Amino acid sequence: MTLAEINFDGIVGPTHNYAGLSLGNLAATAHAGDISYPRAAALQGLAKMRGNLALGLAQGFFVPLPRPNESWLEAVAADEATDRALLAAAWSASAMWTANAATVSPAPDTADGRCHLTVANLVTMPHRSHEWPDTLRQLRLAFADERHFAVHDPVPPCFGDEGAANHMRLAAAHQAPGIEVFVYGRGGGAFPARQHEQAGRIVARRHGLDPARVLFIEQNPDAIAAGAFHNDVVAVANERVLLCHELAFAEPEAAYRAIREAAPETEIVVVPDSAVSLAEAVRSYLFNAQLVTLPAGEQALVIPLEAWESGPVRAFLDALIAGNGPIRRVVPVDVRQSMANGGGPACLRLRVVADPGTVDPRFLLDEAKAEAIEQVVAVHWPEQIDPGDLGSEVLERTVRAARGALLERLDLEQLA
Ligand code: SUG
Repeated sequence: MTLAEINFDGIVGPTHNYAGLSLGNLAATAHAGDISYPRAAALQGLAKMRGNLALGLAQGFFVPLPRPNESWLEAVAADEATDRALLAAAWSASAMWTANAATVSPAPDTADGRCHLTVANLVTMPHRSHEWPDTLRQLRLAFADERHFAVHDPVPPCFGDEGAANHMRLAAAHQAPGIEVFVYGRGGGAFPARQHEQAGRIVARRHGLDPARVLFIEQNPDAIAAGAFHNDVVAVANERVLLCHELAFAEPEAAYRAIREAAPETEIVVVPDSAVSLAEAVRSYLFNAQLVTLPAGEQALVIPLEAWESGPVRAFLDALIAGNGPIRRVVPVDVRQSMANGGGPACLRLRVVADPGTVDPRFLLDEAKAEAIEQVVAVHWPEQIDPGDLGSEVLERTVRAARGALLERLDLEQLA
C-alpha cells in the first residue's frame, strides 16, 4: 500500500453560468447575469490539472452531474411561472467545486483502517442541495473497493454540511496518522453560516476518528460577514503546515494552542490583517490555494492569478519564499471562469489520501486522458451562456449531448 494524496478535480460542466445564486459569496453575486464561457472554463480547469500532473502529483477527476436536473425541476413543480432562481438551480454546474463534494478521513486516521468519505448535503444553498445524490453515485463508483473505502450517506439535512471546504488535516506526512480539524460557523449574521457544528461531529463519529485527534473550531463571524462562506477562503493546511489569515477563527489563540497540543509538529503561518486585509484575502483568494507536497518533499502553493496580481499578496508571498519557511514555491494558475463564481484552485479539488491502485482507474488522470477530455470539451461544450438562455430547449440538447460524449469517452456511461 502506497498512500498518496490524490486531488480529484471537478471537470467544469457544459452549463457553467453566472446566476448569482450564492448569497454571501461576493464574487458570485458580483458576476450575476454575466455571460459565462463554459468551454474556456473547462479548459482552464484541465490546464490546472495538467500543471499538477507535471509537478509530479497524483490527479483524479469527477465528471459533471446531469444538468438540467430533472428530479429537481419535478420536486419544485417547475412551470413557466417558476422563479428564475429555482430554474437556474436546475442548471447550475456548481458540482465542479469538489471541495464541497464530501469530507474525507484517510485510512491512517480511522478506527477500521479504511478511508472514509461522507457526501456533503449542501442544504444551505438550494442550487447545491440537489447535488449529493449524483455525487454519491459517483463516489460509490470511484471508491467501490470496500476493503479500502467506506462511503457514507449525507448527515441529516437539519445540519448543513459543505464537506472538505471546512475540514483540515494536519499530519507529519500524508501517510501518517493526522489530526482532523472541523471548522463550523454560527448563524445570525448577514450571510448564511453553511457549516453546522453538529455536521462535523457526526462525520467524525461515523469515520471512527479518535476523539483525542479531532478538533472543532468556530469560524470567525467577521470572516463570514466579509465573504468567507467556507473556511477554505481564509485557511489552508497540508501535512505539517497551516497557512491562515489572522481573522480566520473566532478565537485564534485558543485554536492555535489546541492545534499545537494535538499536533506539536505543526507550523502555523499566520497572515496578519495589516499585511493582507480580510477584504483583500477574500478578493484575491490567496488562501483558496492548493498547498501541495512536491515529490522532492518541499511544499508549493498553487494560487489563482488574482492573488498573484494583488500587490499586498505578492509582497507577502515574496517575503514567504525568501524566508526559510516550509513553503518553497508559488505556482499561479488561471481559473478565472471559476473564480468569477467564487471558486478558486482549492474549491475545484477534493483531496483523497489513498493508494491510487485502489481507486477505479476511470477516475484517474494522465496526459493522454487529459488530452482526450480536452478534445470532447473543445467539440461539445458551449462557447458561452447568457443566464437568460437557461431553460432553452436547444441549449438543453447541446449540454446533454456534451455530457453524454464525455461519459462515452471515459467509459462511464453507467453515470448517464
Ligand atoms: O457554493 N459558487 C459556489 C462556490 C464554491 C466554492 N467552494 C469552496 N470555497 N470550497 C458556492 O457558493 C455560484 C453559482 C451561481 O451563483 O451561479 C456558486 O455556487
